[in-house]
Amino acid sequence: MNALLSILLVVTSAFYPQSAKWLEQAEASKPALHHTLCTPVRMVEPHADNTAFQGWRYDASPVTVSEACSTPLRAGQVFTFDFGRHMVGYLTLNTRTLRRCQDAPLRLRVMMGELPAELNTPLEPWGAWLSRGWMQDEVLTIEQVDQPVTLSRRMAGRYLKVEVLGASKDFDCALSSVTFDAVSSAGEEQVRMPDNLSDELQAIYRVSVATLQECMQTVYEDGPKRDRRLWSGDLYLQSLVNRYSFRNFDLTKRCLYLFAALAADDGTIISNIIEQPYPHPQIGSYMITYCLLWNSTLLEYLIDTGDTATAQDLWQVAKRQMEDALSYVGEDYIFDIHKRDVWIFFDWREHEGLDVSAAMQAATVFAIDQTYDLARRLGRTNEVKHYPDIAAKMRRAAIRQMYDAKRGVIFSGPERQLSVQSQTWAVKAGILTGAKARKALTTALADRQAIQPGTPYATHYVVEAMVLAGMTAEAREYLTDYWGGMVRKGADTFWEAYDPNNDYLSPYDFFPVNSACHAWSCTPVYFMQKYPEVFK
Ligand code: RAM
Repeated sequence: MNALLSILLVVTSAFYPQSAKWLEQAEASKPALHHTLCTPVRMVEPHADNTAFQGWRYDASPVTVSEACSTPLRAGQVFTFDFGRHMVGYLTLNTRTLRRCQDAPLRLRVMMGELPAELNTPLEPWGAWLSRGWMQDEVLTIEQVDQPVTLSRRMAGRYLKVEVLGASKDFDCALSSVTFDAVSSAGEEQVRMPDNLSDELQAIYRVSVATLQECMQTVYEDGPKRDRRLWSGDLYLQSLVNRYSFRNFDLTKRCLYLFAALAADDGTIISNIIEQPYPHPQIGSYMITYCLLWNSTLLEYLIDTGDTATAQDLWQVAKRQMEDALSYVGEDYIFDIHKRDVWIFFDWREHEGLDVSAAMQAATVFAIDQTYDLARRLGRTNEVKHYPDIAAKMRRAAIRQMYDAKRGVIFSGPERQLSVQSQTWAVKAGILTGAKARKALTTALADRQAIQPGTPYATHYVVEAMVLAGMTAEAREYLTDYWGGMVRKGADTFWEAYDPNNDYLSPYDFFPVNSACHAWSCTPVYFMQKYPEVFK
């Protein structure tokens, strides 16, 4: 029924005549979920600690899980269960009568969380510009003890906090067990971890794999706590890591088809798709950087699978994304970011004034090369003959207008802003190569005034640019410091936002709503597998 609703949606609004068929293809590639039953490994107690990440840590409690699960419940008690790993799925609470019989409902507040501070920071007054509804706390009224209660809401996290809000004194009952049905479509890892990794890199590798595994559901989600949806930019990075881990290419195919089928009225990809109750796009979310990364995902999918039928089927979508991007390019071969109202996302540092014009110029050049490569593999270069010439002219225009030969860096926008992202994308696009690339990256990274990356997403591209520029020792050090910093601060899965110098950084103005298991942060596996000689 839901799939039908979705098909109806595309039939009535589709830009591409094959959209309804594409949606069926997406359904046909939907993976099954694997289930793992998890139980808590220990009880923990929170401690405010300004040396801990975001000011809170958990210590082992002297009470065992079985002692906690036989304690008569009384209002005011708080139990915190530690499951020892990050999980995505469904929580079941079991209660058991210990003495006499139930004479009043039991009232509990349960909360799942990924990080200690998320469970211990007061949430009111709510400070984020995202909904309070993302927090995973629920009030339960249990009318019948001795019956399992399974929460219908899917949750994500490692810790479960149960507060007793109301319990009768005239009978005793205990929270006899808590279990968690953890789900993921990832399955077994198909690729072995390289043998020669240092202990620190091994730890980073493990956390990366866990991050991707948790985000692999019936789509690649960005974060299983939040936003629980499919974003094109996250998909690109996830698909790269999937190659070197679970190799579930059907999931990538499903996601490519969903974006194509649910494109906007003008054929551009909508940046993100919400899967439930039926797949639908977040109407109006037009983000050109992610439109173009969809092309790269299709190219990488083709390289991984050799599935030319799918790539041929979807080629027109890739071409449409490219045409749309080229419509912003003026006679001077500069991408005009003000031409239309569009979201150009490279990093959440956009809230701190990151200027994206130079990075967008470069991202367009990179996309032209990638789309041309796709056309070449599909025998369709005759349709895009002009691409290499445009890319060459855009490269020259970037050097002419944005490159400061004296300082050896790319400046962005009218204020001539210096940022690491501008250099990164210029290197990725081949606008800066060799010694010039090294100089630009080194200068921006060392300059305190330059805008540094604020997310693992942006950092991924920095590490990639370093490798491309031949700064291999620096790339290894940067990756180890950045992702290793999260591991040292207790990450079981990698976080959405991370600044080594600011544990409270939040793109949403309130850190508890940040996602601590975030797709775009899982890429160390990609680097360690793709460049074994660099990361060992
Ligand atoms: C965030 C999402 C996602 C990202 C977009 C731009 O809210 O979590 O990961 O791709 O924004």
